[in-house]
Amino acid sequence: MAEFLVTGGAGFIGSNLVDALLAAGHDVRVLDNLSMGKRSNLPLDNPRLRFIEGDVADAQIVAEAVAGCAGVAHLAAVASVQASVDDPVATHQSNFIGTLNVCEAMRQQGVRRVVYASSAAIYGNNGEGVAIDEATAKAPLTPYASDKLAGEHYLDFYRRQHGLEPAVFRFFNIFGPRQDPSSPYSGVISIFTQRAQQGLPISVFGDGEQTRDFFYVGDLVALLMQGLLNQQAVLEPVNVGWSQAVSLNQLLAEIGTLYGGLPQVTHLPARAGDIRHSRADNSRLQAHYVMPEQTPLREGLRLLLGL
Ligand code: NAD
Ligand code: UD2
Repeated sequence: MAEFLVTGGAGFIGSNLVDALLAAGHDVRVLDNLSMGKRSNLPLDNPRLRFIEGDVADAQIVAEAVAGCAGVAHLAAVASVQASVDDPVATHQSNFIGTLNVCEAMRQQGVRRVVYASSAAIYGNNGEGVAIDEATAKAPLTPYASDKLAGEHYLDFYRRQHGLEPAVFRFFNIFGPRQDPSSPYSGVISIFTQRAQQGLPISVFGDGEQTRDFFYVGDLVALLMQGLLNQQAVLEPVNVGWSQAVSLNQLLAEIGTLYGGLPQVTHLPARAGDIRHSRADNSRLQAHYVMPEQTPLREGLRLLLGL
């Protein structure tokens, strides 16, 4: 068994990965500045877990956190696309400088394997019905997407120059337990389900016909574990989606079915830089990884809502 570092490990995806690593018998370090993450997401009483409160933009703390670990899952970032539009300078520190610090610390300390949370946002807008494969032109529309793509380029440089083994995953839209609904920037499923639960009005930005390829967090974690632990790293970036487009209106209908109705739904103007349609071609993922059995949207919503 080995010790792994999970940056952003107190957050939604990170804490689910931490649980899986601990359950598999590994030791885990978490580096998180708690900007979105929470201590309560972590089993802090587990002696095999070490929590380091700190910022990935701080090279010294990253170097200390990386020292002696067998591999890194680099998930720390400001996950909100809209937050990057509102504050590009601050989000760049987390989303790009943090990645560069991780690369540099790994180079200095001879740690090779890194799982990187990239994003479908790097592809920009593609037409309705298009399944986006990894060769699709990169067209980042926001600082968030530009930082994620730049991170991929740097990881590739460190691979060629210094032997890093980056397993790059381009997540489409991940949902499930511990996705924090408390900010207007949070993931749409976490916001809609919380508001439906509380009977509060729901705001849809645009006409609700925009589509996303939703992927349950437990299914994602099964892939991230392989990215960290597989003997051979898959050195090409892979999309993580089910190749299924669900519109926000369809999502609302699903939530309405589970609750036997919906609160008031209001339409507001679409967000600047918002992507209209996003659906993965996941052939490469299927070719290189053992696919988890899909948790369908309705089942994932049930798990999230405890129904
Ligand atoms: P999250 O906000 O729950 O997790 C991110 C974690 O990183 C949080 O715990 C936060 O406190 C921490 N963090 C942020 N800035 C930091 C910094 N400067 N230093 C240290 N810690 C910092 O979001 P998530 O959905 O779990 O996202 C995890 C990763 O996956 C992110 O890199 C995100 O960009 C990426 N991603 C998420 C999705 C999705 O649909 N959720 C899709 C594509 C990519
Ligand atoms: C998500 C991830 C992002 C990313 C991308 C990859 C989050 C917070 N963002 O961005 O990290 O890499 O997926 O595909 O996890 N919306 C509403 N009402 C609301 C909230 C959102 O209508 O209250 C709309 C929003 O305008 C967008 C859609 O829902 O059209 C999805 O928004 P999101 O913030 O959940 O996710 P996205 O795709 O911008």
